[in-house]
Amino acid sequence: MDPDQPQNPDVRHDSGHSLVVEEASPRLKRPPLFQVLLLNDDFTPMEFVVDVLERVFGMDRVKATRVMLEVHTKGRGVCGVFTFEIAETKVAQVTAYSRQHQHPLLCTMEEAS
Ligand code: TYC
Repeated sequence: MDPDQPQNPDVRHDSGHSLVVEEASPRLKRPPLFQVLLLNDDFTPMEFVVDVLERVFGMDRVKATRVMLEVHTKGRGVCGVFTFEIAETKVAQVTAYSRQHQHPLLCTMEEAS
């Protein structure tokens, strides 16, 4: 490798003399994002769902209550949008905490479009 040649942007030799300079392609891509969703059921107490939204998603009581009521009336609702591993961890935390308290609350994730 020629130490005098800049590496970025790409420099290509063209017929020995003239140089063609192209912009380097971006090296970073945005990661895919995932919605974490709560699903409604007939058994989990509303107050427990509000508690989960405060603990796991850092919502204040007003926001947590709004999201809980959205899930209760529409069947499902978005708790937040995260990269894959964060979303996976939130789902696991909600599920573990709910089962510890014998509630059937369902939490899932799906790729944001
Ligand atoms: N439907 C439940 C009730 O009436 C409350 C509830 C809300 C349960 C949201 C789950 O994700 C949920 N007690």
